[in-house]
Amino acid sequence: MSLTLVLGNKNYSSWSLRVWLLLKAVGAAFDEEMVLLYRDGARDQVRALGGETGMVPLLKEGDLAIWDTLAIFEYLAERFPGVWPADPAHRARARSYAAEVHAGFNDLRAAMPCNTRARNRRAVITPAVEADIARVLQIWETAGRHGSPWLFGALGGVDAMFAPVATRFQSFGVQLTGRPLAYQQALLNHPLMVEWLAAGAAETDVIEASEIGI
Ligand SMILES: N[C@@H](CCC(=O)N[C@@H](CS)C(=O)NCC(=O)O)C(=O)O
Repeated sequence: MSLTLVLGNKNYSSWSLRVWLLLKAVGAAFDEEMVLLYRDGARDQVRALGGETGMVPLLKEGDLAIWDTLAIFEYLAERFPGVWPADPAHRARARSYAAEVHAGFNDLRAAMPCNTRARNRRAVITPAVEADIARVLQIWETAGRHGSPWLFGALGGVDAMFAPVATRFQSFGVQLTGRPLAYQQALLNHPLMVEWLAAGAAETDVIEASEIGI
């Protein structure tokens, strides 16, 4: 049965980016179906495809519909090696980071919406946003220690989780140094990311709520 990823605008949809990047990184073959987000009827369109929340990403395989990024990651982990590290301790840690991204960093998200083509945006850095950035950097300090630029060896689920954070920091000019900078650049310059970012840059739809900080 073939896989179809129902995804949102590539410029704006951070959760879509995560699943798309992971699918590509593990070598899964899949079709894409885009729903332009926040237009009238967008959620109904996703629901009609089986996404019960009306949100993207949604992964379809025949009649099976899987919504929510972490659920999709775990479904892919059952089918493809490389979603999580092979070492159980690394795997547990990678899942902890991924769960942290999935459940948290809400202040950072709100202050710096995903808008991959945006540059020179200014965010209001409250103490809560500062704390989120500090936590991201603490995790990124551990990148590059397993014989690759990534967090645990090969590019995998945990790195896909952080991919939109790398673009947010680029859009909002968060200054990085050392290992966090190297990790951000490795993400932004990976050929799959370059492909995704080019597609986002070519889109013309504008989601006003994500166009902040100008
Ligand atoms: N918890 C969900 C979050 C999904 C989500 O927030 N998707 C956004 C796009 S990045 C969306 O569908 N927004 C459109 C809407 O809310 O109508 C996941 O992990 O996949």
